[in-house]
Amino acid sequence: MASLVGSTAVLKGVAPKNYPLYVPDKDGNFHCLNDSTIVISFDRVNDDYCDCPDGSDEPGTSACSNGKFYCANEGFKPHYIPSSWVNDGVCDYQSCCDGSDETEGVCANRCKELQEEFELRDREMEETVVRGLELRQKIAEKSRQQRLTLQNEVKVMDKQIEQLECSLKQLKADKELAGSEGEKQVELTFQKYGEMLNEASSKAEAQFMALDEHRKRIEALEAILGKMNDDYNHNFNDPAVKLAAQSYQEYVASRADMKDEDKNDEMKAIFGDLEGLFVTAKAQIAEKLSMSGDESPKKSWPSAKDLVDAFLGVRRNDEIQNDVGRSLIEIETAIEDTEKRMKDAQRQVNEKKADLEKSYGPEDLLRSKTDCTTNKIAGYNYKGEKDAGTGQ
Ligand SMILES: [Ca+2]
Ligand SMILES: [Ca+2]
Repeated sequence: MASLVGSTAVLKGVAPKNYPLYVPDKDGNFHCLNDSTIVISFDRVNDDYCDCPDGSDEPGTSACSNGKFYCANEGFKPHYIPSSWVNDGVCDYQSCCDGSDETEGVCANRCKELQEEFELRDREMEETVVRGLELRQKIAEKSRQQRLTLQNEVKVMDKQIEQLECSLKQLKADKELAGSEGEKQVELTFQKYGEMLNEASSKAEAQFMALDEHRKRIEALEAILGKMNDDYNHNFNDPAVKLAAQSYQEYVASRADMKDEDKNDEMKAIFGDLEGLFVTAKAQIAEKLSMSGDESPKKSWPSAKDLVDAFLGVRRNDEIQNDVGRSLIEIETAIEDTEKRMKDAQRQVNEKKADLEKSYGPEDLLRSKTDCTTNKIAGYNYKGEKDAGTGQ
């Protein structure tokens, strides 16, 4: 039966690599593959009757329950199916797209369309992966830029802090030169003096204006009465007019003797306060003078004469300067301000440094996480910008 060798009927269900196993021996027989002592005539291969216990004589039929059927699936991928699926009337396309599991003509060959569909999915998957990688690269670049920006900000702020430290050092040196706490008290006293003087001055001005108003009214009345006194007709002998004229003449005679006793009590009180403060200031200046006597080489504080001049209004307080050009109070305010700015800057720079130290995953990807949407690509979640969408 050598003529059967190589025929499609004999080799149905056999993988090409196993073709050499399906060659008859010199006597035209077939040896079961798992037990070569079992010998059958070669024409009993694929005769739809199970002869070998391992099912090897029926690779292309469903005769043996334990056999395997090879689907060549040309143009796609070869596949084995259980022998029981052969000639069962069902086209088992999921494994056997060439339809060879059924009698020829029953199942159409669908391997080509399957292959095309497979290639299409493959291409889509590849495009998705490429898009994902591009997006990842964009995010990584954005993260890199953010990191660079942050590093630059830290550099700039470190420099600012350095400058603030320098300023603070200078201010503290200035403070040393600007004078002692006692001197500051003198300065504060004179400041208070300035304020009180302003208050007294404005109140006095108001009082003087009121007095002036009264004076004008009295002058007007005096003029009316004077005219009446000069012009009235003595012949009419009107007792009321006579009495008025007489009273006016007495008023004029005693007017020069009138004393300015009605000084405003409030004014008196204000100037009394001023006097008290002045005494205190004088004592403080005296104390200062004795102090500067001890430290004469320092000579950093304005002289007592300057301060008195300022008090009297000969010189303005802000014209008086010490060696550093600023008062102790101004310097202390500047120190306070500089220390606050330094503290703020230090806090900010620490936050930025901590952020730089923080782990944002491989390639720092999660750093640029602001304003992001989540895109699911090939089973992975990518965070990306809204405008870098993937069309999903
Ligand atoms: Ca057989
Ligand atoms: Ca089938």
